[in-house]
Amino acid sequence: MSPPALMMDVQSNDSTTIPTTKMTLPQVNSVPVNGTTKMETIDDMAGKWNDFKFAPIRESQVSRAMTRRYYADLDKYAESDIVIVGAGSCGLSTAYVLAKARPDLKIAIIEAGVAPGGGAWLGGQLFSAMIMRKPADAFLREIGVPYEEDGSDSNYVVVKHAALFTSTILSKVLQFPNVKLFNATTVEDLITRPDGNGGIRIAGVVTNWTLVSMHHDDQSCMDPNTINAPVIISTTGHDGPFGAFSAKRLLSMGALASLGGMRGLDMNLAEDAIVKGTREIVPGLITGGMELSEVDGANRMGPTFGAMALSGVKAAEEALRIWED
Ligand code: 48N
Repeated sequence: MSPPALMMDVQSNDSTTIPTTKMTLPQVNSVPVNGTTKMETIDDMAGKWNDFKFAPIRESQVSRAMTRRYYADLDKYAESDIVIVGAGSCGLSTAYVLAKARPDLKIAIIEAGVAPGGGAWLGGQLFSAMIMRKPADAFLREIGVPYEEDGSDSNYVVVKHAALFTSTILSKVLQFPNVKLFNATTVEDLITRPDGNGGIRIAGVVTNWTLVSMHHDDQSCMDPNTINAPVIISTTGHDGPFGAFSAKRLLSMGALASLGGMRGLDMNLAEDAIVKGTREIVPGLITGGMELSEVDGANRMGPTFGAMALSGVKAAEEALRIWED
């Protein structure tokens, strides 16, 4: 439900008057209104810039439009059906498949970076083209990303710029009404429950704004927030400042006996192992993408992304299996 339209007498609102909370705003037209005619298309504006004028605004309208929605989302997703940790190529592929298959499920994506996408904005060594080995081209056709083939019998396809894949999957995911991306937000811990057999089940995530998470050593008392959810999918990438978060946390809380540690680069071994190995590693938590290499001791694959997309497909399937059990 969108917030109530606010009505304000723009003329009376100079900087000296303190607006009352009961202030009303005129129904601002849906398109910028200039001195004489509405400008409903950018063609309408061509050549008329002297007469151009944005619809009037009060700064508090902008603030309220942002903050109301953010806090409404925090309230709505405090109880989520599925939480995906990490909006890299695997996490975004997971979110796409899940949101499309189950529009009834509330899906929260928690991404530590301001910019989602993880390592998928470039193909490798800062080169722009992204390689996906067949049959991952099926995922590109599913989301409508054009690609080239180096010869009709090639065993891979090339997306001309990795950002074309990542921006497309990000755009698709963000357009689903049942998905909320909380970027610049870090999962700092996992919510646990006894599983009744002396072990634990994961039941949600513990979050903080990333800039807060980065300053726990020099600021005190910055407790986190929480999101409850019966299914968590962790795709936080291979080891690094933020990488493999859930795998390392499960090890430190004794829920995993050990980590295999990512092995050397072998494209053939790595991509099959990551896709086929994507699974629920402890009750309630599925791991996919390169985080899984740290759990299983799988090889890394280097600059090829088909396993990320298809690990996401498998992670979504695993999540729906748990959800529907
Ligand atoms: O892109 P990544 O790092 O991870 P994946 O698994 O989606 O894709 C991996 C892929 O980019 C490769 O590494 C390629 C194929 N190279 C392989 C190789 O051999 O080198 O995305 C993980 C995302 C990032 O955006 C992080 O910011 C985010 O997860 N993240 C977190 N978000 C929230 N809370 C956290 N604790 C957290 N940790 C990481």
